[in-house]
Amino acid sequence: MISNQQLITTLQSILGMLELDSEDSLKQNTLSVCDYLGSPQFSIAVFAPFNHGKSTLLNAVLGENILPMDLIPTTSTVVSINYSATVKTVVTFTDGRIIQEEGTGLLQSYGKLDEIGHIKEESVATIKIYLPHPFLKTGVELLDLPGTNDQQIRDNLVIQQLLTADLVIQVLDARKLMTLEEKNHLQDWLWGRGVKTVVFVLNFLNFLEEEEQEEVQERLAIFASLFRGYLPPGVSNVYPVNALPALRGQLKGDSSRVESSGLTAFLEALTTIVSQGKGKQEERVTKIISRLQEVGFRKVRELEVLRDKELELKQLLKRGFRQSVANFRNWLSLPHLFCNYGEGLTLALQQNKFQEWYQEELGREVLKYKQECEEWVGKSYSGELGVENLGLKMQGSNYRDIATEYLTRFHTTTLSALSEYEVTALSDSEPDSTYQLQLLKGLLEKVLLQGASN
Ligand SMILES: Nc1nc2c(ncn2[C@@H]2O[C@H](COP(=O)(O)OP(=O)(O)OP(=O)(O)O)[C@@H](O)[C@H]2O)c(=O)[nH]1
Ligand SMILES: [Mg+2]
Repeated sequence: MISNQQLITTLQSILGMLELDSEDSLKQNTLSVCDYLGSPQFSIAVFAPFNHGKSTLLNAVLGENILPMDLIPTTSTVVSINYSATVKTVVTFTDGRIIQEEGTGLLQSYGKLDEIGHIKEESVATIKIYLPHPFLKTGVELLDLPGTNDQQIRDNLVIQQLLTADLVIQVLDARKLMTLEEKNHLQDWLWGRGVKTVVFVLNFLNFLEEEEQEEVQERLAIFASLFRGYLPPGVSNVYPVNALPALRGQLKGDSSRVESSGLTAFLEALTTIVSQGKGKQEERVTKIISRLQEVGFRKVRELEVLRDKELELKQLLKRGFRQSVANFRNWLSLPHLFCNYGEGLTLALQQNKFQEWYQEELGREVLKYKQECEEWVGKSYSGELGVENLGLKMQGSNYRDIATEYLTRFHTTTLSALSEYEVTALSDSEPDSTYQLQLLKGLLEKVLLQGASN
């Protein structure tokens, strides 16, 4: 079985070869799964429509008023909370710029929506807060997500974060339990992507009559049983927590209030789940692998068609090239050279006009044949062809003999250069698509084995 790191590299290489658009959901989901595989931390993501008390719940967990909470859509982007001995906030922008500051002041400027629910700073990519909290010190990362029913772009951000999380906490409003939208999100965003371990937190339960409270919990328990995933037996995945009373109890250090809010039981469950360690939600990995294979093998078939076309074209070009070389050779035959150029060359030598003759007659014709060969294979003819005088003594009385000797040497030299050129021109590499094809097939087979072993 290959290591997580090898799997990440393979998945990233496949993505590279598929050349998907950066907005493509398969690409984004794969990158999120790679983040999940590569992260050493146990990430807990809190997920719900806006105003359900996600930020309030996380503040209660942390025992501090850190995350912005309000009655209007508040959390603008994903805020991750990690461990560090000192409190600081790091904001990363989409252009790679980073600002960091001690404390959590930056969160108010960059992590909040404005009064009418718009993002104040469009270019914020991530906000990370570091706190010296003991729960975080155990290797836990908390993710406060923006509300889901606000803007498409933020929904997409939330989906990606859910895929990177080891545990998803869905906050529900007891007064309007499981809206159609919430059910759809659970179905499409989580179940459909292989994320099947969800802990449900029932907020605002204290707004209901006691009888209603029981009924709501029973109804939720049936639904929640589908999302137990890797939870150990004995650990429930439904927790009634009144987030605001829990936070107030925490801030005042009032443990009985914290307990009656439901937070104590919820925190105990979280600690148990975290202590089990990472790596139990492999289904999202197998799901993404099978999606990649589907798209990958489609690409393989496209590449095969392309390669066949390229090979066919190459054959055609080779045939044309061979014909041109054959024509060149015929032209170079001694009888042909003597017959066509013997007289002219003798005359030119007599008149001491070899250079002019060469350029107008022999040289011009050689150039024509040479170019014809080059055009077929796209490779320049490096063989020595411009052999104007071949070291001949041009003086002397028997010009006919000199011409015969010149044409004979020209014949031999040019023929041997042509043969060399023919070998190099034809010994070319496979088409590019063959290489791509082999690489992609190899990568897909590698993850296929991984998928099978999961
Ligand atoms: N009464 C009462 N109010 C609560 C409770 N939990 C949260 N609230 C209030 O509900 C409002 C919304 O809470 P937030 O924590 O900001 O909700 P959120 O889900 O993070 O909202 P977005 O960030 O906008 O998605 C705030 O005014 C909270 O004070 C609760 O248990 N009881
Ligand atoms: Mg919030």
